[in-house]
Amino acid sequence: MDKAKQYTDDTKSVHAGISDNEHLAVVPPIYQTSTFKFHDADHGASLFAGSGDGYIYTRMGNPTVTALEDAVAQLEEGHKGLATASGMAAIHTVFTAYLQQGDHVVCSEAVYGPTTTLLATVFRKYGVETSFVDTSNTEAIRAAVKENTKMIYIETPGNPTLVISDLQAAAQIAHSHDALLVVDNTFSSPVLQKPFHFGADVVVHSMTKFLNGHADVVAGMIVAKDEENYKILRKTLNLLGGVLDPMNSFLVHRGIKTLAARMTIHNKNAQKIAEFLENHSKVEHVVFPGLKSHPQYELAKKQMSGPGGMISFDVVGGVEGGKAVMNNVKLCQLAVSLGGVETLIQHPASMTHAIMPREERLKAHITDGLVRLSVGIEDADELIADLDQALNCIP
Ligand code: LCS
Repeated sequence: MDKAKQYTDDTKSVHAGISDNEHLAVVPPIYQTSTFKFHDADHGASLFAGSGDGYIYTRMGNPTVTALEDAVAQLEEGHKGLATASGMAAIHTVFTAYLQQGDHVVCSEAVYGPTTTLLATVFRKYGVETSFVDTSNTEAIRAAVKENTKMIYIETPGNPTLVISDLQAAAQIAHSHDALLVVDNTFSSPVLQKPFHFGADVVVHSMTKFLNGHADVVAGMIVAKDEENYKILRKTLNLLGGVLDPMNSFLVHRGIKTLAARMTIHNKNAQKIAEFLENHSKVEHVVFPGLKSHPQYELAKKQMSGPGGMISFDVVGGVEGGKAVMNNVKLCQLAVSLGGVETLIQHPASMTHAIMPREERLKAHITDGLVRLSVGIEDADELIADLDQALNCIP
């Protein structure tokens, strides 16, 4: 790939991060080694000084991992990436890198649960205060920002309610207060949304999801917008140690080759299924960024190049209605996680959020009959037939 040229995501998915290696292998080798030899003492010294070419120790960098980091950074159109052992390792590293006692964070109320818990328990213990607000309402972000706000943290579309926040507006607020905008881009993948285009400073991913796409690896990624932020993040990751290993880096990089192609099918299948669900008598409400009924439909069109593969919908019959669907799907797999080639379905009220008091759950817009669907790349009509028969099992 010609590094000076700006390719499309279709081409970047296949080629990004893959450079020539010793034996000109088309697929980059897996450097399954924990450490690297120095030519001599001066070479070792130059590597530690940061001036020489080469690698030292795999926690500090490894060519197979670098190849993946370059691929995601190029797709995000950011500066450089840092692969991590999970999405949570990426998020934790970013918080640790930038926050200290006395700081304040404004965070979307619709984010992956453990992100909320990390801020509300661990970082609170360290003296960092967080305001959880509806970031789809720009005025709510503006009202929550304080003198000591150091970070605005947004997940858009948000998990599991798929609310969409205006990244450009959030970046303006963050930068006018000398704060950073950090975006969790997991639900869109860099193919459907490029937060750096809207002013983000740092992007994080759970690569466990769309980037890898095959439900067989747990991994994360941090992408920095410039060298200054990259250096801060790299140093923190090196100290915390939550790096991704070469074998899993290789697998995620292999998955990324079909990312753009998969996203096209996720978009198309999810659109068709969302329209089917919207007209089903056992479905009360559908939330999908590709439907005109989505509260931020216009913003989604501006900020994302496709609606993605995630659908949330409410079935009739409350908790029992949701359970009936879970117990009767045959093709959709009953499991948490998302973004893989196989369609996954889950019912937060009886599964992921079952221990949450009902009132709190409802306050977070996770209603009794809410079903979350991660639409895969199977035949859309076969998925529709499966959902139809499962929905018709609701008494
Ligand atoms: N960010 C988002 C938006 C996520 O959905 C998840 C995981 C994470 C970060 C954390 O990534 P991990 O450490 O698991 O790689 N979301 C999950 C979910 O919705 N169900 O199971 C995991």
